[in-house]
Amino acid sequence: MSLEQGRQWLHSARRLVALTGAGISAESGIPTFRGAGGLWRSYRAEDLATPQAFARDPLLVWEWYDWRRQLIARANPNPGHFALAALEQRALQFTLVTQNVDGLHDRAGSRAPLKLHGDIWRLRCQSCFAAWDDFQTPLPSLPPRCSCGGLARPGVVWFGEGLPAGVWDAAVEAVSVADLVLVVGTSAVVYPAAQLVPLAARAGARVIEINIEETPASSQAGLCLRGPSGEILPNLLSDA
Ligand code: BV8
Ligand code: ZN
Repeated sequence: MSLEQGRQWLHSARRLVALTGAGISAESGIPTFRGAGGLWRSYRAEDLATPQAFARDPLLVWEWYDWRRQLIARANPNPGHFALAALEQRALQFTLVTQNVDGLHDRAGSRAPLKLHGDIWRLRCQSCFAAWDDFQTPLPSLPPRCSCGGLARPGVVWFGEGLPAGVWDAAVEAVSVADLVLVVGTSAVVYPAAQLVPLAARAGARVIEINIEETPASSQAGLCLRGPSGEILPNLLSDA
């Protein structure tokens, strides 16, 4: 079982889904959530990415997001992101589902990624619920405010918050009819996103995991390609 097997499965797939996590952005220089190098100062993502943390200290949470936005703005999509955008062009039916909020799939040319956990470039007002894109880095003032004067929050899904209903339903629908699902760079510990893998396997999809290490999703994968996604994905797509 190898890259060649993966190429054959990819070649015969008609309905394709790629599920990505922070690992696909690691080679772009964006720290993952649970890997070494952690995330920021002495905080864990689970401590800051919550409505409670934001209610307690919106300025601290916004300093973390502004720091990440500045880091992402200096980063570029890597060959893994570009490979998935190329696959989208070639495959009969292709759905990209991402847990990432960095927007690197969009910048690589993916047309309509399903963003399960939202988008770090979108802001939403806590008072009037207006939502808008703001790509300024750094943000001119923290915490940012809406034109109505209300406090703005990052347009991401925090722990304890529901996923955007339409996005989640579309992701479930896609994996339910897929014949091949690529699971790329995710530790498969965050739910309900991680549930998409057993869902796909039970619905009869083949699953290929691309990761530098074993994860709880590995047992659901018919093929595990161990290594950096920035190398494996382009190789998987090359017909050579
Ligand atoms: C919800 C946005 C209910 C914000 C994020 C106890 C048990 C089980 C579940 C729970 C529990 N307690 C609470 C829960 C639920 C909780 C959860 O799953 N917690 C986990 C931590 C146990 N989930 C939630 O709260 C979700 N909401 O359940 O709500 C509900 C329902 C209805 C109505 C109301 C409420 C919301 C979860 C979303 C949280 N938001 N992000 C932000 O980004 O700031 S999650 C965050 O983790 C990111 O989105 C990230 O993408 C996601 C998952 O992490 P990964 O992407 O997998 O990244 P990670 O660092 O973990 O792993 C990187 C992987 O890449 C590794 O495997 C590594 O080996 C690999 N890698 C590294 N380099 C490379 C590589 N692979 C390939 N190539 C490389 N070069
Ligand atoms: Zn407002």
